[in-house]
Amino acid sequence: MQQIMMVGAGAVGGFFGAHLAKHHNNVSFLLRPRTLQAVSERGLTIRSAADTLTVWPPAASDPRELPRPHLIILSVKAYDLDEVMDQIEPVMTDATVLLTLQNGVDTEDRLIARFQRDCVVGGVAFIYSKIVEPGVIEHYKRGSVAVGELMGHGSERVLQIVELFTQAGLSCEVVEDIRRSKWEKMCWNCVFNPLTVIINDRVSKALDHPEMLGVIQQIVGEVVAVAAGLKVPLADDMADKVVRWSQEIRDIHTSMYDDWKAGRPTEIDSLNGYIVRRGRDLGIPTPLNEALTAMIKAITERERSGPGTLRIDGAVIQPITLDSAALEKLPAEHQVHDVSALLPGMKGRGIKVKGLLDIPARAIGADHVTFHSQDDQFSASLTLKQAAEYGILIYQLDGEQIPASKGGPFRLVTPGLGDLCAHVKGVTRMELTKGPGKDTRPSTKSH
Ligand SMILES: Nc1nc2c(c(=O)[nH]1)N[C@H]1C(S)=C(S)[C@@H](COP(=O)(O)O)O[C@H]1N2
Ligand SMILES: [Mo]
Repeated sequence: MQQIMMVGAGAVGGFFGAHLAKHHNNVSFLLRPRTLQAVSERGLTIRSAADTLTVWPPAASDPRELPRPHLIILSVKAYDLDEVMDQIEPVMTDATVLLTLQNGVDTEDRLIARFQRDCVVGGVAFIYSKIVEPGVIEHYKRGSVAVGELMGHGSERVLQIVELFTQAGLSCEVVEDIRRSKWEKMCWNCVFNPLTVIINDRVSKALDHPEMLGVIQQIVGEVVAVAAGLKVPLADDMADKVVRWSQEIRDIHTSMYDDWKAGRPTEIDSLNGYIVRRGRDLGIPTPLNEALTAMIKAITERERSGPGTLRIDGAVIQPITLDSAALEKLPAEHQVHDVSALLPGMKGRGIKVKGLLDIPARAIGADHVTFHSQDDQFSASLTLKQAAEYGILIYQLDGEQIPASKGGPFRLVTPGLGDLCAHVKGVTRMELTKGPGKDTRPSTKSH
């Protein structure tokens, strides 16, 4: 293996790649621009309890800028695989070997379907590590891999991979049935990845409750049934094994937990979601995995926020966020199709503030609402009565979201209130308060 290309320098690829690069001078990295910049400036660093390792490997965001690889090690998230396959295609030859260190059980088949060649060696990574910032990985536990040919036979290329890892001081074991190893890890992942998110805690919290052990049995039972349907027989006591493996890593979170906390997408569609889809194809019911998939999506789906959203918070039971599409769906009685009818010279489609104030449950005693501009430089606080009676929030101009230059994304107008200073431009937040809130209007009587 003269040239090795690591794809990704995350918790898994960063750790194994850095160790390989420390011992071999033929390891380069294919990275996203943000990570590339960090690694070019500060190197790739692995902090372990015992020591810190920093390497400065060749890296690029375009594989054509790197030495042509004989071995490509894939350690990106399952949902990035399509993009990565497009990227590496131009540097693949008839002899390039792909080693997968990813979670999930379908990566290998997707690669073979795409490249139409026996180019894949399967791998499983056993490690607990985390990205602290781009180019910096903290490594807490384990750090070994298992590899094997998908058809189970021995091969020269597998032995070369083992040698590569072993020389770098990494434990690497050849397994006879790598598909089975991947499915066994899949069982563990399908249990503890979603559970750590749902209980918002580490693995041991789930293990400490006897009721949970029954649930774990059922989750694993479904995974085992689907695996069997796909001709991968797993042990009868798979669930016990999953629980036993967890004992030595009781204190850890999981990659799904870390992805969630870091605001990244999770791999739910490649884990429990995959079990549900394949279960459906095979006619195998997977109710627990289906529930876990739905719950993880509901929990980790990011709240809509950022440009073009309106947040209603303060003295409410639960803050809410709306975008202009959501405003458009509010009842017709609150819609003002053309504000120029009420306010000559002003254009656009609006929503009556009364309709907005009806959405959140208000804290008892809330009596004012403050309209804040995006830049936080201007605000007007009205009584709920004033706001409900006069306020209109303009949210669309000629069918489009209103640009900031025209007072968007939302602009408050108050026809009839007799105060142009209350025409707050660039509104992104409505804050309910008990008593008046922040008000920067120059003077209510200046116009
Ligand atoms: N975000 C923001 N909104 C604002 C202001 C401001 O400075 N910033 N000025 C207010 C005042 S005092 C007036 S009179 C009107 C002016 O609106 P116009 O720019 O459409 O004439 O906007 C109001 N809304
Ligand atoms: Mo004003």
